[in-house]
Amino acid sequence: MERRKFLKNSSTATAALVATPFLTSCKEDAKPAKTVKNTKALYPIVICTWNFMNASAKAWEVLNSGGTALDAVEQGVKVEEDDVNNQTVGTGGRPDRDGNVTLDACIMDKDGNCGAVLAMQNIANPISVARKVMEDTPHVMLAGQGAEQFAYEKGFEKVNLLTEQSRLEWLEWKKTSEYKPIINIENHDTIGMLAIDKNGDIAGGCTTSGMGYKMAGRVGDSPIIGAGLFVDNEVGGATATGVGEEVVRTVGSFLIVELMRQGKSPQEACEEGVKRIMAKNEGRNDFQIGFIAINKQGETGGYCIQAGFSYRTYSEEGHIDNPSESYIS
Ligand code: SD4
Repeated sequence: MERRKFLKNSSTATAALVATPFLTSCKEDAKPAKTVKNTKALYPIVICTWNFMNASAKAWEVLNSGGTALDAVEQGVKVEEDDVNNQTVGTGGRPDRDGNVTLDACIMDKDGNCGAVLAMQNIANPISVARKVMEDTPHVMLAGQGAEQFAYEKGFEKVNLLTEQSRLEWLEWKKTSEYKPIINIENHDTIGMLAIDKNGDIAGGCTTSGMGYKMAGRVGDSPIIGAGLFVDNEVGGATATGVGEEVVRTVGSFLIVELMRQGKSPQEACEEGVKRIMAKNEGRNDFQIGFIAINKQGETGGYCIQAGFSYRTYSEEGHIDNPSESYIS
């Protein structure tokens, strides 16, 4: 009798065990993501959001000649800050709705030191000012005029960040003044970069002009440590691109690093990060976020909400554009 009861219960339990993963995946995510593409442990390595070949090549050049991860990410993302054709970063970035280009950036090193500038105008390389905030002040963040003033004190020059192309597009936008970011078309070139140097040390940087035609003073996730970027040298790093408000709400990059600390691969952690955001935005499919992550072994991953995001890796194996799986296809 006892044995029959045991067998009955155990077969029910087995059925439940078999059924559970299916039910769970149906409930949580109608289209379960494929996981863990890059499994090879490897460094030095650099990884960045989107397909930024020149930026990742610059960072790789620094790493390959024995430079630190911190120097690599600073030099790497500067390439995009200086690219006037990238309308989401640095010079050439889209202005806010009043026509002012305001830049956000942050940087974080292997020791957990970090620096950031928020809504800073007239300075071409916010990532380098962020590094100065980290290294030369007792603070982590400087905003607005304070950041700009600090930059001048450190020898940065005043420049006009509004290119003719961005100015003309802004004038066109003003005809309707409708704030409605278009997925993967506008606002999609923020660069977040993570690097591991030959010593195995990790650093990260993130830089943007933010969402085009934002309200004056608006700051997104990109300069917020924990949201747009987080590095823990014992575990790994993560960075984000997309609609910053949603990344801030879940402290996305910190979450992903903590998930890796708990044993998830970079790929699994990025997927979980996106799922957390989608769980808070039930029924919404009108915005994009992409996360990338790297762990201490140099394994990488990336995941996004909408198809169209990719991330670039550069290591001894060469440079690879990795199309990301997406939550929504
Ligand atoms: C922001 N996350 O300011 C940035 C925008 C972005 O590619 O990533 N654009 O919200």
